[in-house]
Amino acid sequence: MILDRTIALIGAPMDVGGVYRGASLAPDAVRIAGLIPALEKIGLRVVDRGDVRMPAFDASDDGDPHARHLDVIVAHGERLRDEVRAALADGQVPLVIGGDHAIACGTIAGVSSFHRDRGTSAGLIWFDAHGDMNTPDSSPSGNVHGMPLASCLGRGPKRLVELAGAVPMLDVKNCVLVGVHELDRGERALIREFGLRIYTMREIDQMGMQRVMEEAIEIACDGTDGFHLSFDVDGCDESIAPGTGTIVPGGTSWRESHLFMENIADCGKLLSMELVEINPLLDTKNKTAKLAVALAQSALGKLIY
Ligand code: HAR
Ligand code: MN
Ligand code: MN
Ligand code: MN
Repeated sequence: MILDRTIALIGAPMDVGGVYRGASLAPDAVRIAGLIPALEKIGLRVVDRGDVRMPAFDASDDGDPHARHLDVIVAHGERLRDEVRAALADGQVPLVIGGDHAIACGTIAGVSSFHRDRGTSAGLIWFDAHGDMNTPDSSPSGNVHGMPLASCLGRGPKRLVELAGAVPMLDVKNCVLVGVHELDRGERALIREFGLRIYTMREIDQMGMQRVMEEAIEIACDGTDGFHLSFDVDGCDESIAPGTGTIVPGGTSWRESHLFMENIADCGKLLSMELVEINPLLDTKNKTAKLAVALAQSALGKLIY
């Protein structure tokens, strides 16, 4: 399915949703790591649609301490939403390179509204060390990159929650969280309240990544057209992904991360994906951008033989 559709590379150079600046440099770092030739090498057509630029903003003014830089995050999200919709309308598979994880609200608003307009729906697989299920009230940091999943499910800052028009953007019964190894108190409560399915690192240890992914894909595909993949590199272990802002010990290994992606490719149900939280300023020799390139190849059907 993927192989006969063109991949649309879309850069989303936003970093004000996170703690550190620099994730905004990731789209170029991933291009420099060779994303386009790597995908062409496995037989894919790729079109680089360029970056969705940040609107002008005052970096010295955080705005609301419970949702820092919300205005510019919403403004950028609107632009990203429209670009993702345009790529889907052109019959392409969007591959969005963040940016901090707050960009997911824009990406998913595009995916959600595109499918809703056609009477279909999309599921979601969210890979992350974190839950990203905070709201401005529960967030310990006020950083919006800890809030995007809750926002896509209808809980969060009004303008972010409403980016796709209809609320919520996604039906929680088709959403699943994989790789989690750190949650805040309010996130646990919201996950329970929503009945959001979650596979923590403990389930990955106990069941193995293969079984976790069989179940996750089934959840995301049940009654949908397929799913969006939102992949936060901080879910990978620091040993393979050092260039990211909020490292938590105990993430997935190189092979677990690739087996996750290989299952995504094999099921043939990937509608769009994003790779987020790569921060070249915190990296060593562009290692994390190179990991992202290798993971994108696995997600999009690279075969060893
Ligand atoms: N849960 C914490 C908070 O809300 C840390 C979030 C870190 N977030 C990301 N996204 N890197 O997954 O502040
Ligand atoms: Mn406030
Ligand atoms: Mn995240
Ligand atoms: Mn994270």
